[in-house]
Amino acid sequence: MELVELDLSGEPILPKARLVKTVYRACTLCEASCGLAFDVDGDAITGVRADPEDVFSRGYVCPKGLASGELHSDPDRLRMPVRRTASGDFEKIGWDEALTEAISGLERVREKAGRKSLGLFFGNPIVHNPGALLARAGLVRAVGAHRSFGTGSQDTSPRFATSYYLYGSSFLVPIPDLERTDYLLCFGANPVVSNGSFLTAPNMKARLRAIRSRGGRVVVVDPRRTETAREADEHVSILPGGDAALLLGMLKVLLDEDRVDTRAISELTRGFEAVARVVRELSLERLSAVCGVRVETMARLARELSATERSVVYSRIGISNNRFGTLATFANDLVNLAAGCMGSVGGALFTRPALDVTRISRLPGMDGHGRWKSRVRGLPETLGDLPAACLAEEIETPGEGQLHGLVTYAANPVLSVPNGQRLGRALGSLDFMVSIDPYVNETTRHANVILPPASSLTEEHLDFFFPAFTVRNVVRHSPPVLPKGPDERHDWEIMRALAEGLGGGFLGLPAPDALLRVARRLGHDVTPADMATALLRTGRSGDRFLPWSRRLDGKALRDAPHGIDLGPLEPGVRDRVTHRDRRIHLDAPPLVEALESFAREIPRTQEAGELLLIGRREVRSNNSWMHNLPSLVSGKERCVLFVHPEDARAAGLDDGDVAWLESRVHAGRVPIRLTDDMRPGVVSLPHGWGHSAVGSFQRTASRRPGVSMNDWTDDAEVESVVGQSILNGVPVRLRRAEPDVVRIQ
Ligand SMILES: Nc1nc2c(c(=O)[nH]1)N[C@H]1C(S)=C(S)[C@@H](COP(=O)(O)OP(=O)(O)OC[C@H]3O[C@@H](n4cnc5c(=O)[nH]c(N)nc54)[C@H](O)[C@@H]3O)O[C@H]1N2
Ligand SMILES: Nc1nc2c(c(=O)[nH]1)N[C@H]1C(S)=C(S)[C@@H](COP(=O)(O)OP(=O)(O)OC[C@H]3O[C@@H](n4cnc5c(=O)[nH]c(N)nc54)[C@H](O)[C@@H]3O)O[C@H]1N2
Ligand code: SF4
Ligand SMILES: [Mo]
Repeated sequence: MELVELDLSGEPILPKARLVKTVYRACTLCEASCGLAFDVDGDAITGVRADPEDVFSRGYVCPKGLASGELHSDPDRLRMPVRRTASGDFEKIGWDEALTEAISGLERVREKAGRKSLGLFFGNPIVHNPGALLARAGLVRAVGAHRSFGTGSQDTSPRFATSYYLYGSSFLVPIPDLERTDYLLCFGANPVVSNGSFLTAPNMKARLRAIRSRGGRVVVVDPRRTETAREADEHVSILPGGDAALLLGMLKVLLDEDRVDTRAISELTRGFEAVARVVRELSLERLSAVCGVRVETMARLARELSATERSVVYSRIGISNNRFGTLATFANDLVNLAAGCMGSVGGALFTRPALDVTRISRLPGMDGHGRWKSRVRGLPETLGDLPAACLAEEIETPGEGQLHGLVTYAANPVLSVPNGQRLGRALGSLDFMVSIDPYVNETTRHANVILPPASSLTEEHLDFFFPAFTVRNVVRHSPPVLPKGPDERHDWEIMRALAEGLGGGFLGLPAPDALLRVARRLGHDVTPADMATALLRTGRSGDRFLPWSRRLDGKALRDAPHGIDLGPLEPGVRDRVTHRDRRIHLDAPPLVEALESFAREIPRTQEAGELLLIGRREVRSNNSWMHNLPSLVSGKERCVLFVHPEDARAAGLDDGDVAWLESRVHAGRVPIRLTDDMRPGVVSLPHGWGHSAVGSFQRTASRRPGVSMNDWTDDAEVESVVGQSILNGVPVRLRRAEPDVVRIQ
C-alpha cells in the first residue's frame, strides 16, 4: 500500500520534483559563510534552502544565498570563453584558442612596449575563492610583479597596514568577541545589511539582540541612521571622515581622566608615549568640530567603554574609505588598548583558527606595505597591490612602465573605483586586455578575451581566509554541488594556464611549482582543496599526518557536512603578535607620522552649500554584480540618493524628484528619496549600479541600470598612508535637474 501525505486541509500533497540528493555547502558570496542546503536532481539544482544544522549559521540565510541556484543557471552567465569582435560584440571560442589568444596577446604587448607594460587587477570575489588566492602569486609573477592593483584600496588596506605595523602581520586583525561582549561600539559598518566584515558571523541582527538581551549595550556611529543603528541602543551621527577625530578625542578623555589601562599598555606595547604626547595636546573642542559629535558624547562613550569590563570598539569600511582611514583604524586599536579591551574575553581578540592564513602570509614576500610605489603618483603597495585610484593614470601616462595590457580577475573597477568613467576610457585605450570573469560587465566589456570560470558550485571548497576573521573557531568543508562539465575550468586552472603560458608557475614559487608539475604529469593534480587540507592537518587542530592522531584530517571534515565548531575565540595578545619582541609597536613611524600630521593640520570641514556623499549597501546587492538575477532586483527602485528633507528643501527638491548631482569629476541625474535617517548635509547613494552599457550581455541588470556612485567619486585625492580611495565624504552639490541640461563628463 502506498502512503499519501495530506496537507492541513486534507488534500493529498502531490510529489514534487524527484529529490535525488541534498548537498550542504557554505555560501561563498559574502564573509558570513552561511550554511546552504542544495537539493539536486541529476544536473539540476531544484532548490536552495538554509541549512538549519550548520554549526555556525544555524538556519540563517539571506536572499543572495537563496539566489545561488538562480546565479548558477543565469542564461547570461558565460559558459565558454568569448572574444571581442570589431563591432564590440562578443563571440564564443574554444578554450585552447582562447588561452592561446590571451597568452599571445599579452606577449605581443610585452614585446612591443617592454617588460613593465602589463598590469593586473584583482577584485573582491578573490577572497572567497581559495583556489584563486593560491594561484594569485603565480599569475602576478608571470604577468607583472609590482604592477598589480586591487580592491583592498577600496576596502581594507588601512586595516591591513595598521595590523602590519602594530602587530607584525597584516592578517592579525582584532575581532570583536561578539558572543561575549557587553558593549559594542560600532563605527562605519552596517553589519545587519552587510552581514559583517572582519566580523564573520551570520545573523547579525540576532547577535546584536543577544548583546542587548543579556543587559549589554550597542552604539552605532554613522552619518546615517542605518539598519544596524535601528537595532542599537544609541545612534551617534557623525560627519563623514570624522572618525579619527572622535576616536582620538575618546583616547584623550581616557588619558585626561586617568582611565588608561596602564598595565595592558606596559605589558603589551612599545612606544605609547609617542602617541600619548600628541593626543594629550589635542583640543576636544576642535576634534568635536571636525567630527560633528559633541564633546560630552565623546567623553561619555570613552567612559562607558572603559567602565564596562567586556567592551570593544569595532570599525569597518565607513572609516577606511575616507581621508583619515589608516589613522582612524590606528585610533580604533589605540582606544581598545587603552580601555583594556585588547585581547580580553568580550573585547577585541586575535583569532587562532584551525585553518590559519597567517601561515601562508609568512612565506617570503607575501606580507608587507610600502615595499614599492606606483610609477606616476608614487603611491605605496599594500599586501602586493597598488591603490586602485591610480590605475587610470598608469594606463594614460606615457613613459617607461606605461601600462598597455591588463589582466583583470573577478573585478569591475569601472563601477567600484573612484572616477570610474575615466577608468573605463583608459581601459578602452589598452592594446590588449584579458578578463577572468563569468560576466560581460562594465569592465570586462573592454577585454579582448574573457575567460569564464566554471560555476563555483562545481568546486570543492575549504576556506582558509575568513577563519582568520571569524567570531568563533569553525571549520567548514563543502563538496561540489554539481560536477564540473568537461568543457569548463575552475578559476585556479585558468590562472595557472595563463601563468604557465607566460613562462611562470602555479604558486609563483619555483621549487613547489616544479613538484606540482611532476605530480600532475604522474596523474595527480594537486587541487587547492588538497592544499587547504594539508594546511589544516599541519595546523593547530590537525592530525599532523600521524595515523594514530584523533585530531582533524580530510575525512573528519568530509564527515561533518554541517561544519565543525571548535569553540569561542581565545584571549591573549603576546603569543599572537609576530614582532620579534612580541610587543605591539605603537611607535611605528607611518602611524605616528599620520597622527602628528593630523594634529598639526586642521582638517578641512564641510564648506557652506556643500553636501558630502557617502555610500550604502543593501541586502539584495553584492557590490557591482548579481543585479542580473530577477529575484534580487525586483520591487521598487533602490539606486536612489537619500537626502535629508532640509537639504532637499534648500535645493528646491521633493521626494521622488530627479536631481542634478555634481562633483569635481562628474555631473548627472539621480532620483532622490527624502529621509531623516540622513545627517543633514550628507547624502547617500549605493555603489555597484550603472549597468546601462551592458545591454545585451546582462539583460536583467540593464533593464534597471541605475547610476554608478563612482562616477562622482574622485581619484585625484587619496588617503595619505596607504593611498586608500576616498569613497565617503565626497563633496557634491545638488539641484533640480533641468530637462535640457547637457551631461558633462
Ligand atoms: N548585502 C551586501 N552585503 C555585503 C556587500 C554588499 O555589497 N551587499 N559587500 C561586502 C563587502 S565587499 C564588504 S567590504 C562589506 C562591508 O561591510 P560594512 O563595513 O558593514 O559596509 P557598509 O554596509 O557599506 O557600511 C559602512 C557604513 O559606513 C557608513 N559611513 C560612511 N562614511 C562614514 C564615515 O566617515 N564614518 C562613519 N563612522 N561611518 C561612515 C555608511 O553610512 C555605512 O552605513 O560588506 C560585504 N557584504
Ligand atoms: N563608492 C563605493 N565604492 C565601493 C565601495 C563602497 O562602499 N562605495 N565598496 C568597495 C568594496 S569594499 C569592494 S570589495 C569593491 C568591490 O568591487 P570589485 O572588486 O570590482 O568587485 P565586484 O563588484 O564584487 O565584482 C566582481 C566581479 O567578479 C565576478 N565574479 C564573481 N565571482 C567570481 C568568481 O568566483 N570568479 C571570477 N573569476 N569572477 C567572479 C563578477 O561577475 C563581477 O563581474 O567595491 C568598492 N567600491
Ligand atoms: S549572508 Fe547571504 S550572501 Fe552572505 S554568506 Fe550568508 S547567505 Fe551568503
Ligand atoms: Mo569589500
